[in-house]
Amino acid sequence: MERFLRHAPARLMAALALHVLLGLAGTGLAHAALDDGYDLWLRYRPLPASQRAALRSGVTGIATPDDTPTVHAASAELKRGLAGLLGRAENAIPSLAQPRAGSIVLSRAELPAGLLDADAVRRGLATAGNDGFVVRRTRIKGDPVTLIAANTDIGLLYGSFAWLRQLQLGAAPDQIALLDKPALPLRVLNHWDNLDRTVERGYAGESIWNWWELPNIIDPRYTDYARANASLGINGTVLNNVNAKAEVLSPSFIAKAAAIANVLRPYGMRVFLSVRWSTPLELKETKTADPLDPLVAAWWARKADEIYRSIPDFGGFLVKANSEGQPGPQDYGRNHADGANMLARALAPHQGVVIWRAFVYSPPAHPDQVSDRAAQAYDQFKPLDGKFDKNVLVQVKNGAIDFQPREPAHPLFGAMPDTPLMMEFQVTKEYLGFATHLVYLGPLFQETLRFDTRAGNQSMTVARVLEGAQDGHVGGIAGVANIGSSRNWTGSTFDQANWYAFGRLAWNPDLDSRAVAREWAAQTFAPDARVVDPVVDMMMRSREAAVDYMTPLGLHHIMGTGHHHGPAPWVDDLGRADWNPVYYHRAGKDGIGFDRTATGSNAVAQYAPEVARRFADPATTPPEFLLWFHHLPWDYRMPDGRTLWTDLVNHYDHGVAEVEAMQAEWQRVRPFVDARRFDDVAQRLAQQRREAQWWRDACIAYFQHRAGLPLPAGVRPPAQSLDDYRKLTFPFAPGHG
Ligand code: BDP
Repeated sequence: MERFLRHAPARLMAALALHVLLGLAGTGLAHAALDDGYDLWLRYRPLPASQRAALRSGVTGIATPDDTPTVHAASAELKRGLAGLLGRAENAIPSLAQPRAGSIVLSRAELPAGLLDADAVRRGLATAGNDGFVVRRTRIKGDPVTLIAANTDIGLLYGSFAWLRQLQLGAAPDQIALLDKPALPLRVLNHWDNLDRTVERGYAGESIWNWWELPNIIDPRYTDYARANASLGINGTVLNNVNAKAEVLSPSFIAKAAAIANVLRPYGMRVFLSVRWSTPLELKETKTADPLDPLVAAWWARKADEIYRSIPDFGGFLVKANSEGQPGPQDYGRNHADGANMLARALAPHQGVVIWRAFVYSPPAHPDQVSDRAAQAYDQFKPLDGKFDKNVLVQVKNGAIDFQPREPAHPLFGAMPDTPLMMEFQVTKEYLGFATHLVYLGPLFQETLRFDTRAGNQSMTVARVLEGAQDGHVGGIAGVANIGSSRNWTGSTFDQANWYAFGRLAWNPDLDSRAVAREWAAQTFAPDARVVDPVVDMMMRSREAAVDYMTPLGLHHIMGTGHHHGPAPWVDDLGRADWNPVYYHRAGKDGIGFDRTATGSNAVAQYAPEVARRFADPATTPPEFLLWFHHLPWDYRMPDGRTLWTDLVNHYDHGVAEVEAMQAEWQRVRPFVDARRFDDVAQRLAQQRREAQWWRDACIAYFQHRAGLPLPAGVRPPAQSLDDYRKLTFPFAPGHG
């Protein structure tokens, strides 16, 4: 400690001193101990004394059916969690051969003899499926026990985590009764991790996969990664970048992937790989990569056999093809279904799947032509609906452009009833301030999952589409991971919440993002309203704040070139028209916005008629999507009577004010959060405040220049000239290849 103090920066010292002064050590709020964030939401800090007492009598040991690796993981987690919550040593909680009074009983399939409410538990299990569970306080032969029951081992692990979550949230142990199961079978992280350990769009250090040292050196972090994911129900992980290298399918990398799979398997996580379309050609093992060439198909079938020999539960392939310069079946005059089906047939004998991405767009034929990047995925995939093999899923980004702070849901979600669809969210914040800005993505995920695509006269949310409500084609959900080698995994404390929220909503897309934020805050800081209330409030306003100071009213893709850091609405000279911000905002003397109605690209027609009608008229388009669908004059009247120009400027100002409000709220939690995390978050918020101001100033300066209008009355002029903002460069910005 002394050594640490000598080297601690002054700010941290001051914060520590404040904690000592306030004399809060030992009140159960865990502020004194500096927290490096490694434990994520699985901190298991001692409960307040009264709750500890209530729990203690219910924890005399853990009785498990048998010791499979997954059951072992469940009982180890229970021991770790309960020991932490009770402030005891882990070995103080014994394994038991038989249930006894006060034990936790894990029960798979066969229920223990003498179980009080066996019928009710059986009814629960009948609906719990493979991954679900029943948890309740009950009695066995008169003795009080906590029963965790499931149909499978993985259900027991999920049930154990769910019970521990409730305890961490401060629930009374004898009140906890759970019956739950996931809505979607595939809940998958996509790592954009390269084989040299750099991470595309990664802001949390290097890849956690130490490819060089694998397969013989196994970082214990892999196990903690699996625990964190299993605690949420995430059951798959794609290890490598969608911009894949051929070498990932070489024998030595298959061995490395197999070593990771061995660690993840007990936690119910299956390994997938991103594959490069031209792999056999590049490895010089075929003369073409044409999907209809039998020698190519045979190569992939052999490769699949080889993978399954090392990884018997291998999940399958994720493919980015004919997208942003990646090779694909179109190089040979074939379509996406030809390509996906060829791979699917190689995997089918092993029950593997192909996840084929719909993120495709080609450059416009002429730079000034109205081609619309937002319309292209639909144009290419809609005609292929129903043409994919059974073990193909088409993975669609949440919106039609690219993980912007706000996009309307992708029209493909309402257009592929005969194809199982995967949702692709980006958990890493490529376009939302990296790991610097506090932006809680729960509301973004929720907004997309609840978007009503309409099916005929019926409401059909994106979540129901993924669940197969329309035609029984059940899909899944993927999140581009924000995980790296940084000690706290995600580069910042609050980015842990985005991993958490992704996992919780993948399990249950109907969860409310505010409730999820409450869970996360209580587990990450303390189950105490004095922390949880302000933290949740900050989180819930954070995404709208970012939209306001970056891209209000439906603006999109006006970020800096390549790295996507900061504002650059002026960029107009990139190799492809649809990489330029000016292509997206189209601001000029006459107005601003992208006309996607019938007078423009007509991309709006890709939605179901009811949805399209609403978006086709500026008067019925929700203001948050206004400039996404319409090009409007600067003096267009907004619903409140203000002009579009005034409203736009007000949004930018409001975004900055919201970050200031978040900073003030964070100060309120200072007494209840350890100095280390407090200080780190405070610094990030201060930087977010600076960058929000920069966004606001640069965008207002630029749009004012385009519009040729004076600033609305009372508005503060930008701090610097437009030229100053245009001159800024950011060499070595992270995450950018
Ligand atoms: C864009 C990223 C790029 C990815 C691409 C993708 O800028 O790094 O490779 O998406 O999803 O958002 O394939």
